Amino acid sequence: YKSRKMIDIFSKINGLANLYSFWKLDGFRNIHRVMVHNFKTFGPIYREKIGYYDSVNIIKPEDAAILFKAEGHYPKRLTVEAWTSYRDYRNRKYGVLLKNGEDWRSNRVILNREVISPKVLGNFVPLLDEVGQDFVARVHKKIERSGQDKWTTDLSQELFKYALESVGSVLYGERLGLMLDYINPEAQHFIDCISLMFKTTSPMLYIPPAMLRRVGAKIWRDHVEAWDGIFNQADRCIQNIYRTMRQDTNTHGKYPGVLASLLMLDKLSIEDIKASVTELMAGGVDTTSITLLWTLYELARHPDLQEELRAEVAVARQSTQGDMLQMLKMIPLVKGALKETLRLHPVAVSLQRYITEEIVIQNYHIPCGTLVQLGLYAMGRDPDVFPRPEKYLPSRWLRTENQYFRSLGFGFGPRQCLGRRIAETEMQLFLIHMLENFRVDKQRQVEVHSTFELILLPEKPILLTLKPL
Ligand code: HEM
Ligand code: 2DC
Repeated sequence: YKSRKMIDIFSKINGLANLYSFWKLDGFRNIHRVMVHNFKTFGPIYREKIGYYDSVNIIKPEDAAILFKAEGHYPKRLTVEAWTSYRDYRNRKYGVLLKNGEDWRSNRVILNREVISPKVLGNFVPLLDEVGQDFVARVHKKIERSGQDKWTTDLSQELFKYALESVGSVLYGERLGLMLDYINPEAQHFIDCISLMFKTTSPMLYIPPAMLRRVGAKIWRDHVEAWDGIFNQADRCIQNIYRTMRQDTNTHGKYPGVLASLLMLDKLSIEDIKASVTELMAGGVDTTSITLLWTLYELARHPDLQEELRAEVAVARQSTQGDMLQMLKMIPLVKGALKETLRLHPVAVSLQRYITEEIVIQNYHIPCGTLVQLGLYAMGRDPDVFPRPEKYLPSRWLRTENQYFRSLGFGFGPRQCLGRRIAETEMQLFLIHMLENFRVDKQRQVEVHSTFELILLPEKPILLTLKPL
């Protein structure tokens, strides 16, 4: 017993010591590069304890396959305690993102049908296509106003609006109006709250939010303020739909959006629906917009590739005569570009699961219940997994035979990203419209790295120049 206790103490000290060196290395904003470094030092598997969480880290696709086979019926990832603490604090229900076990599964099954099943794509495409067209029209207007036949800017704010308008139109079947010149200040506030929410989450991966809350730390207060802003805005949108639904009984057969569909289906409680719709709305902004920004950045750095993509889109447009659903099936290189972006610039630095059975990876026994992390960022840059990993080559995704557990940007299996179809469609349509209208250019060839603010973001603004074709 005594020695058990000593081990506990040592392991606490060890965790704290690691936390300290992690902090000194600026590991908080660099966990992706720290992981690359660790795999280089320790090889393809290592155990680590930082602060209060202990995990086994892996990097190889073959090992990812073993991990996901052991995820069980109720796959569970690392709990972001800051997010659950907020909901506990405000007495709000967890949505699908934070639920676990049977409660997660029963909600997820219903949500899958309305959000990620192939049958809803036909409903989403016209809505998302309209937002894409409006974005392009907005850029044309900006170019005209500049009087220089081009527009040079940090597009991130515009992309946040595009992403929120897109996810909003799908969730609510209505436009939020963010592609207009004067936008609702509440919508802008919502966007700002999401960034603040992510930014204030990352330190709380290592310092327990309960403790920060007890001492009234600024980071906790900012985090609460951010989620309050997110929930207030989502509540307003949800109330709005709820009200109009009671007034008119959709007789025109128009697709009413995810929220109304869920309410009419009547299989989840209103509180469960609200919780998950809020998560979808919040999850749908920074993720796709940053991925699109990185994609435009890569296309600006590779003008020849940009022309190749443009040619693919032109052929697809020609042969489908504007049938977008068909067109989306004819742009493999555009899809490859998005995969390539997520390989080099993944939104999620890692995927994690608590394994539900013992597994053997790289000759190590890993006991049931262990938190195992797949270093997604590190895997994307591992030369054994992706030859010449530093090269942006969308064509490497054209051969399906080398994709085995390599395209994991949205996670894997029944717990994968619920917003995946929305995200993919929204991003593909965006690129189609942009490629058909503008050439993307960049001032100087400066390398932009990632910084970790819970999701990976560009460390500095990316300035792009858009010129009409
Ligand atoms: C979960 C990535 C866009 C909503 C996840 C996960 C990843 C991810 C890696 C964890 C999956 C796992 O553990 O296996 C991305 C990327 C995106 C994106 C790369 C865009 C480029 C979106 C969008 C939405 C969304 C647009 C909402 C419309 C969610 C939700 C979950 C999730 C609700 C939790 C699902 C669950 O726990 O059952 N996403 N995401 N994501 N994402 Fe996304
Ligand atoms: C962050 O060590 C690093 O899609 C941690 O749309 C482990 C970890 C756990 C969960 C991951 C998170 C990381 C990154 C952001 C993810 C999240 C699960 C879902 C979330 C990947 C890798 C995200 C961005 C969702 C967010 C929806 C939310 C705003 C309502």
